[in-house]
Amino acid sequence: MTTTKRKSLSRYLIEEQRVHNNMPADLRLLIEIIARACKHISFSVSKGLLDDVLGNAGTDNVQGEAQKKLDVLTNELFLEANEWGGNLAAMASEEMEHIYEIPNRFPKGEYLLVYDPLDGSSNIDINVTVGTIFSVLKKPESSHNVSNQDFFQKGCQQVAAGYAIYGPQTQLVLTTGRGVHSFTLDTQLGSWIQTQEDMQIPETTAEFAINSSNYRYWEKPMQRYYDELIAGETGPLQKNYNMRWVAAMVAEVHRILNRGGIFMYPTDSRTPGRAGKLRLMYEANPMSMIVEQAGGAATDGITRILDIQPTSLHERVAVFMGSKQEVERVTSYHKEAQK
Ligand code: AFP
Repeated sequence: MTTTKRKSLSRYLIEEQRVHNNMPADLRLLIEIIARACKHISFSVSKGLLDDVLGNAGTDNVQGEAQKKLDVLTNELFLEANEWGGNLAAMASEEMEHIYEIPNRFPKGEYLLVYDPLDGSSNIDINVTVGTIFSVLKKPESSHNVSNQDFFQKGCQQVAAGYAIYGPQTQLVLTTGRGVHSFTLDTQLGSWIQTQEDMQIPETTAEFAINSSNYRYWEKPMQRYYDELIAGETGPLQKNYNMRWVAAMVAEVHRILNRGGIFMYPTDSRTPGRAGKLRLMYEANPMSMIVEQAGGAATDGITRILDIQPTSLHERVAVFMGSKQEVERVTSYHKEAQK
């Protein structure tokens, strides 16, 4: 099908609002603005050395990780693009220690936006896939001034979640609770065009993604599952598995949405008291909503991620997500070990 016969993101959103009654107008406008910000990030990322945007910024984020120039730039791009729209009360990001309240010079709305502006940023200097992840929450009706507490909502309360992936093509993958849909950026038109509808993750898989260099730090149930995966047809799982690791969650989840698989970032003992590496509110929650909407599953080894009550903005969580059968298997190993 040619681009002219396909649906634009704007038309998809208007139909969701009018025909399916699945979103109010202010949420539709907010998603349009987020999509525009992702388009802008895509162009910045693609410039690379031409615009001198590669390398470290010389600063650390709140988690003590060295920020890339593009981490800082894309965070600012996202803030500027979203602050004036009138649909948000506040934003929170991987790159900011505190929440960002919409300044009084702009009208304020009812939504909260949580995002990771550049996931997988260590890939950027080597020209490998990166992405932007976002989650939209409704501000609790009872609150007047926004506080951290307003953001501490379980993932199952998200009203929309999505990511943009900056790879050979730029794509926006979105859910507003009625399936998962993908839009490809037509760089000639400057428009997002729907290219996949109702994406589905196969229930079974023979592909996994994990950073196995951390094996010695993992807990016993994780080591057991990994040993079984690599034993292949000679082990208890009785089939051979393939492994992939892009080191950008966006890319792993995108692969899983397209052909199945399981993505894991388990708890490890490198930093005692820290549950895994990934952040609950702007990585695990939006990706879990997408994965579940596509028929997959997502747990922290014990609990469904979307049921976890957040207690801080930048808290971390262990992540097992993707094809249902494998997520259920590794979760059952963790539950057995807990008993
Ligand atoms: P960065 O955005 O700091 O590069 O981190 C990306 C990430 O949080 C996630 O997207 C990857 O799955 C994971 O880290 C990769 O971690 P390793 O460094 O262990 O490969």
